[in-house]
Amino acid sequence: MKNYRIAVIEGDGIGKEVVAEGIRVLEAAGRRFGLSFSWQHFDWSCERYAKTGRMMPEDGIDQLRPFDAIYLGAVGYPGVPDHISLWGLLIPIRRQFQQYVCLRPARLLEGITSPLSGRKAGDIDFVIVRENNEGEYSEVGGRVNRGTELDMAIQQSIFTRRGCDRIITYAFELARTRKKHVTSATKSNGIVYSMPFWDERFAAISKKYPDVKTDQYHIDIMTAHLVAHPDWFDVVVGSNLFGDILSDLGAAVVGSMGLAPSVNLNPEKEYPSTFEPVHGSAPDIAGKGIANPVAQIWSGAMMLEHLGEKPAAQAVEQAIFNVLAQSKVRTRDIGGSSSTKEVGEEIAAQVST
Ligand code: GGG
Repeated sequence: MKNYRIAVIEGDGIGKEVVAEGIRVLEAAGRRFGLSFSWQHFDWSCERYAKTGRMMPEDGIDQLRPFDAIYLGAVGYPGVPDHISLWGLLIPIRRQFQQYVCLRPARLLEGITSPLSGRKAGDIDFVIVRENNEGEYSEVGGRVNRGTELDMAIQQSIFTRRGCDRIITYAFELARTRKKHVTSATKSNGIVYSMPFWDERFAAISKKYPDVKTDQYHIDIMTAHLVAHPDWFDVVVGSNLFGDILSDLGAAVVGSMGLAPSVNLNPEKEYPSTFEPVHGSAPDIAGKGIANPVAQIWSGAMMLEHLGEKPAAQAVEQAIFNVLAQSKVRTRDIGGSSSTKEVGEEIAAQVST
């Protein structure tokens, strides 16, 4: 029996509730497909920060290094500034492990109503490919004259040729496995150095893929097109910030933040990749047992696929699709009244059959 060592970071808020259901479903897939998992839980979170002053220990990255994958819930909670919680845990993991691709599929499923009128299952099916290691998320900058009339903040964006080329190349390779269409998110009219550079690299890489259709939109009109014409999109590649914003929009147009999975991928598999839902810790509903666990469970399916367990991954995905299509067991964000646990149990039962 194949055994996988998985580092589990439930994190904050609803992270704890949805990760439990993800593990339940992955255990069910393991029983059916002859896999076992050694789950090692890490209490790295805002709660830990409040007690120790650190989101994770100083050697946290080294502790994670030997694992086959990282299964993460959500990060952030009121009381700890968001930049502390993100830069104290998730961003160091993404960077130290060269998880430079953040893949975020947005797919309208059977049994789910999109807030966009007239859209049915299959009408919306695109993937956001977000650059995950540089761009607007940078530590370069500073703050001067703090607390005075002359208070000032400077934040530099970092766009390297290596960083742009590898994410854009990944998007083109992915498009070749899909509808062969890549759209670039830019803003080269207003951002005069980094975005024209991004466009230049997009044009250069696209020359190597003459079979793939390309287009590009400034981020402002792109948000409008994703709402008015989501069917125009297949693979969307964007910088760290643009990709982050577009992926929440993607989740919204396919019905709920609770339906959007994601992976922070180290494609070369030199380091573990991190599998997490797009959504955050949702403090407003945390502890109530009503969070939608589908995004977390689906991220688990993506983890199985990454580990090379394709039949198990497909079984988990299919179980999610069946449960949502049957419309009986679902959480309230998508029109039901079931609990987080009831949805997890139903998907696990479908995986087992
Ligand atoms: N499920 C991961 C999570 O909690 N994300 C919260 C968040 O704000 N992430 C910011 C980012 O992905 O850049």
